[in-house]
Amino acid sequence: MTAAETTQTSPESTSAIDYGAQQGLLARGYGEKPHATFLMYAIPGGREKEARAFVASLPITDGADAPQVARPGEGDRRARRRHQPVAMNVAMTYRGLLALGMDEALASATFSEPFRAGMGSPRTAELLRDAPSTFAWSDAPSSGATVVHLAVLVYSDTFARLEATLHGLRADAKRAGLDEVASLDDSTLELEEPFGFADGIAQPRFDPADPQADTAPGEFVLGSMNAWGRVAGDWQSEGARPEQVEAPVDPMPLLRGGSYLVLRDLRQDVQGFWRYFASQASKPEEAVFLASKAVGRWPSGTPFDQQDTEDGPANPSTWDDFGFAARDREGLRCPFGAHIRRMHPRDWLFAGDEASVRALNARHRILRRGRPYGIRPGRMSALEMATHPDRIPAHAQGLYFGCLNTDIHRQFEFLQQTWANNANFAGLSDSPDPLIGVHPRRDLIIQKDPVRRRLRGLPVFVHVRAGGYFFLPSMPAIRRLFGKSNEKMR
Ligand code: N7H
Repeated sequence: MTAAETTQTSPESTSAIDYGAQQGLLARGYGEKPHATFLMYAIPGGREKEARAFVASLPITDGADAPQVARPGEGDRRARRRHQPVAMNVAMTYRGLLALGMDEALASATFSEPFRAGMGSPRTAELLRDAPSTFAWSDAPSSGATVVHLAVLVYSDTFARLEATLHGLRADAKRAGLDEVASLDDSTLELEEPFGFADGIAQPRFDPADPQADTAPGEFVLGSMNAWGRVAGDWQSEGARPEQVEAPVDPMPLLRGGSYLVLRDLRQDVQGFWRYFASQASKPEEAVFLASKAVGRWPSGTPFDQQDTEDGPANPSTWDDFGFAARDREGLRCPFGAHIRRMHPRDWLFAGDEASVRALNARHRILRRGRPYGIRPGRMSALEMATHPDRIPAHAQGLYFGCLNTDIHRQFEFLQQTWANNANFAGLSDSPDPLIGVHPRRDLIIQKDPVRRRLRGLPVFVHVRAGGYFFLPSMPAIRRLFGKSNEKMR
């Protein structure tokens, strides 16, 4: 049978979101579970069968009863009702799928090019301006870093339950002969990230049942219709590559309901961040104001659209209800170069008419699933850090950045390459993204009437320490791939 004969994706199967058929991470970020650890494993040669049995034995959490979180707290309440104290999800790198015994011709025909190359490859390093030779772990042997095959993501409501789950998992992994390459421990999930800003507020809305949906499900769920009106991941719909035409079997049953997970360990120089903004200000309140201009929101999460001179009372239900076109065309509230305005320009007309701007945005969204790490109880507030940057503890803090998307190049890589690293974004000069932009000169231009202000020479505040591209298979794909653990994967 040729691939052309077997690839049939009916319109019915691509229109609705079947959360129960997906791993829970697609439906929610487990915000109700404050404790999490991501275990990274390598599969030594000859351990293919044991590794498959290990994956088959994992109690994977699906996304049933947890539709997309529309507002902070909303999905959490629903999830609490289900009383699931621990959640577990699993994802594999391309090399991981091969190490688990997947047929290389099928794997090559099934998965997208960026995923197959890997974040640690020269291709991706050049594109993102990364230095994978300094990574602690990655997904491509060329990086020189330890290659990760498997990520097991564990979330728990209590620390004790997390520890007990990890204990059992580690014993099973040891029996299977897997090497634990890294353990990404996030201390406690706070709404605030290490710089002291509320995070995890804005997310794309993609459920066709949501009247306010601003993009298509296929931007995050493979096998669904994407914002181009094509079936995400389907080579027939998206344009075939030669090796796919020769594909021995239909790749869609493996892809459908899955997603690509981008994971990056982003170390944050919190002291450096607040020292810099304090050095540009005459008083701590001004330092907080300038840092907020860099982020595009106040520390509480309040957007400049609602409060343009000082932080306001946090009102999460309205945090995401704003655009830039009607009230902030000139960037006088949220600067053009601010992190959030670049990462999601919303309705802002810098590149064409309104319809084309909305379409442009719909095609460049990511579903963020990261967790901050190194945040300790009793931490200093943003104002305290701006007042006493020298008292900020020097222990490691950062973000285990995670995002889901179906087209890594058009979504995650586009955001980092074309919007964050672009020093000429929206007509600016020498101004990459102030938080994550990589460029030899890092200025921040703050639009102001009558004269704009330019902060010069921002140090690098965020360092990429490790990372990889993973595939998050659907529940049926996990059963299909790992159900019969001593058969070759197909
Ligand atoms: Fe960003 N930060 O904590 O300061 N981010 N981010 N991010 N980010 C956002 O709206 C931060 C990073 C996006 O729809 C907020 O949830 C830090 C990468 C997107 O309005 C804050 C790091 C990428 C949005 C931060 C970091 C993105 C967003 C505001 C690195 C993608 C939503 C809170 C250590 C390549 C924008 C919120 C929207 C928001 C921070 C990384 C993307 C506070 C510190 C690598 C799409």
